[in-house]
Amino acid sequence: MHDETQQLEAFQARIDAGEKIEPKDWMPDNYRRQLIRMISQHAHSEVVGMLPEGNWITRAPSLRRKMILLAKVQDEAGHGLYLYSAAETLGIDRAELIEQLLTGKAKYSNIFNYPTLTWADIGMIGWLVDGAAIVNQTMLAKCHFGPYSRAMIRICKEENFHNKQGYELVATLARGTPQQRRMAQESLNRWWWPTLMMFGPPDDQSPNSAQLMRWKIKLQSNDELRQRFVDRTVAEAKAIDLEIPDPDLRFNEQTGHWEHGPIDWDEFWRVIRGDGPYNHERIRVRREAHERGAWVREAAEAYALKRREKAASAAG
Ligand code: BYC
Repeated sequence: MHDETQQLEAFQARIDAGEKIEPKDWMPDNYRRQLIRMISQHAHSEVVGMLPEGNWITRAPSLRRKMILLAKVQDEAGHGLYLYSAAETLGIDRAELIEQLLTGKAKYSNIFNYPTLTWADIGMIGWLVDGAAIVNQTMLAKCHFGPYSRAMIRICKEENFHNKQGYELVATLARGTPQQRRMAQESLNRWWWPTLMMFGPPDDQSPNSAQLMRWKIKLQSNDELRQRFVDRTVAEAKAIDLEIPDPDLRFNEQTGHWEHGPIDWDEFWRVIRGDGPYNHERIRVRREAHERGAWVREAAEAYALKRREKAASAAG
């Protein structure tokens, strides 16, 4: 017992001194569990996040837009792979994580449980969803667990490109015909509030934040990051003459921040507990894709087995 207290103190002291924790270092069980939870939820979000956008690849309005969207969706698959690998360094198997997603046990970002109804939604995901992701992930790139922070550095570079292409798409619509402009505004109206929810519940209702902040996995709170996102996005909306759908939005001269109106947290909890507009559809499509990919996994395993056998016979 005494030893464990000392180990915990030494562990915290390393974090306080600014050291990164690496997978082979000693760590408390709860630290390992929390990181597996958070990194795997993040990995699932990247993979499920391919679905609302992938849905539009065949309907992109030009070859240029189609190439950009294809590249973006492929990037998201890559992000999922880096993150599953980072989670695996903590001693959990990827197959187990994927099982948790497919059986509905694991969470993934609330935002991907909404449908992409118009082409403007593709721009809105890049501008708002990737914009929110960058704000959150720039912080995570500085977190004190080595594999997560290194995965984030690479992911953030790609998210920046995603964010710029989304804003450019929305700006093009906003400056287009009246119909295109209406499409952009209508899309912003639907995506604004769920995007604010991406940062998680308010600080006083966030059960995991305090411990994650002590461990420097989170360096800023949910509300702080949400505020940072609102400040930067209000300015971007103004630049292209779109209106943020919040009658209470106002600039506070004293704090220098944009204050937003109340967020519907009942909707948030409903969606993350599995009852959002598209939860069932997302999991159905993911399961189908997983089943269709079974032959690829079998072929890769057979190939790996053959290589091991060959190496063993060469050695023996
Ligand atoms: N959605 O104590 P809290 C992308 C859950 S993908 C669903 O504040 P924490 C992209 C939370 O899990 C980017 N659930 O939690 C991809 C917890 O439940 P459990 C995705 C949420 O961990 C493709 C409960 O609510 N980014 O950009 O301290 C195409 C209480 O919350 C959400 C990440 O995953 C949510 N939004 O903070 C385009 C970032 N928020 O697990 C784009 C990594 C909260 O206790 N994750 N919950 O049952 C994080 O930074 C943190 O986990 C969160 C939540 C800020 C999300």
